[in-house]
Amino acid sequence: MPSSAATTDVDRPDVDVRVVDAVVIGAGFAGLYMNRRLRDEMGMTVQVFEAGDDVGGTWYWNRYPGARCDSESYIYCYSFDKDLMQEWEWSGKYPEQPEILRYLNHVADRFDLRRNIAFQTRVTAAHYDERTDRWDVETDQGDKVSAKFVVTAVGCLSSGQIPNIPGRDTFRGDSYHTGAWPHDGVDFTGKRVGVIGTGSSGVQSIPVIASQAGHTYVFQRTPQYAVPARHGTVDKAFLDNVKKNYDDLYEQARWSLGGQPYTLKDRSALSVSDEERQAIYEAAWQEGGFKFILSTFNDIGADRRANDTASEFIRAKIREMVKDPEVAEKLVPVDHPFTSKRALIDTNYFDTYNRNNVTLVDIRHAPIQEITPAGIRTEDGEYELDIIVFATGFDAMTGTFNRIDIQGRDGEKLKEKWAHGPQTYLGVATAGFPNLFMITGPGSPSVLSNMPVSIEQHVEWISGVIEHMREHDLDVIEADAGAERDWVAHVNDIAEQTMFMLADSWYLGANIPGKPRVFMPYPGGVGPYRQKCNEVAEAGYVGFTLSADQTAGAASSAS
Ligand code: N01
Repeated sequence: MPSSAATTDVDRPDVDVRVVDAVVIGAGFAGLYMNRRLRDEMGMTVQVFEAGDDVGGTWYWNRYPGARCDSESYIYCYSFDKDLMQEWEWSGKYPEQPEILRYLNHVADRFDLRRNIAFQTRVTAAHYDERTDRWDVETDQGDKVSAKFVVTAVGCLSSGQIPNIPGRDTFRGDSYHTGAWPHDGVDFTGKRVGVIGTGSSGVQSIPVIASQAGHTYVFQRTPQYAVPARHGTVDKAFLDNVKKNYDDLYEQARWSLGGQPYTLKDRSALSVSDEERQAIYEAAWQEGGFKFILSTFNDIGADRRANDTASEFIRAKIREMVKDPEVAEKLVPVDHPFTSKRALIDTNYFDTYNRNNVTLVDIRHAPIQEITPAGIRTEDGEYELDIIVFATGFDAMTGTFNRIDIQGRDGEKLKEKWAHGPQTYLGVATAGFPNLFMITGPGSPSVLSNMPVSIEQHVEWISGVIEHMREHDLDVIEADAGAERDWVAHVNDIAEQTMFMLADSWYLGANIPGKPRVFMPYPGGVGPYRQKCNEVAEAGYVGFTLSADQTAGAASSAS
């Protein structure tokens, strides 16, 4: 029964506890839409907590120079409101961080989503109380809330990782992590800048930093494959056409592999002649972006020999683009296949190494020994710096969960349950933690897909479960341990058939010392995943146990 009236917890008479139907953690793409669904369309009382001082999530924090999304603008947005889709005008082929943040602010304003969001408030604990079948949620601002449901909308890449390099705190200059960038920007003019990391954040920021700084030193541990973005303004006629066909495009994206409305070519890279293959790669290279992976051949990500053709094509391109052959060789990836790490989409990345104010420092062969007051010392010597940029990534997918004290039945801690790798059913729930839903949790396509498409699917599926529970007077839903075991095994089985297992990537937790090596997202594609989720729902939420409230009086005091 919806209620937002303040009440007092029976066991803690001194503490005011607010009672709501649902707590949503996070106000990025996922949290905003979940709020809209539960609050406005289902009439529930909802409290959203957000650590930032405004909406945006990933796009609130990641303000580093060059930050933009690799999915094209027209498909990196919500589809739940047709007027919103028609009225928003994207200015570029890919959406840049300031524009995405403006979009999310626009959405928050348009649907009046801020009024039940507590900003600058971090959820510190969520404990399931079996006596009441409710969650007790606490924040770093002293909030205490009792909620029937908790939905995590915490993002997959929201806990920044700065490596524990000896001497890190002794550096006299300024240092920044790309995922916690100052809102006023950083002035690189004339500065000696060291960038550690060449993943998506490094590859995007390095060309922009190099164009401003006095000298840029890139500390590279693993060379990367990257495909050109071909970023630019977006053609008005193209966008008009998109808007006319939005329903079809979104439907295509929903049933696709990666949440993009691209047609997957049903052909192997090994089924065509060398000339034809080169021509297909070249055309996709010229067009730019993810089409290089998603609409050239169907086996680049699964067959090593097919993959070799794509990997080799990109290696040749790097050698062509980088003028100094010695530098080029250091930039050519040879220790892992293309797509085994997150594929990168770049703008002028390799060209940047032709500038005379850029130095590539190969720390695979001469590792960083320490950070000194003056800069970074590698086995080859010391590099004096004014600024260090850590483009060193995130404790992905589980890091943010681990920072919240989440306890389910019998006080079981989620962190302990997941100590050997995350275990979920469908990436949306975990056994022993009733009425807790995760938007784009581990075990769902999430980071392997165009996020808004996957987020909408989860938000709508979760809303559907809750609606089902209301219609059937059910109060508690919990994933079955057996269904969860089968799902985790299924995720691993598919991952084993892909290139993903052949690199040390954050998908596998390999970037965090001590993190178990377990493949975390669901690699089977958003279409098959959607199909599975629909089937589970149509079969009455098979793999979940649903029950009416067993706690009678205790629960009614809080609902
Ligand atoms: O982080 P990363 P990211 N010493 O983990 C290096 C999404 N994203 O922030 O490869 C030296 O990918 C590390 O080296 P290595 C996207 O999903 C999307 O760039 O481990 N180096 C690597 O080079 C992406 O995948 C967008 O050997 C160290 C880098 O730091 C995810 O976020 C934009 C090191 C980390 O790369 C994360 O991307 C940005 C150490 N101790 C991000 N530790 C778009 O859509 C780490 N490294 C465009």
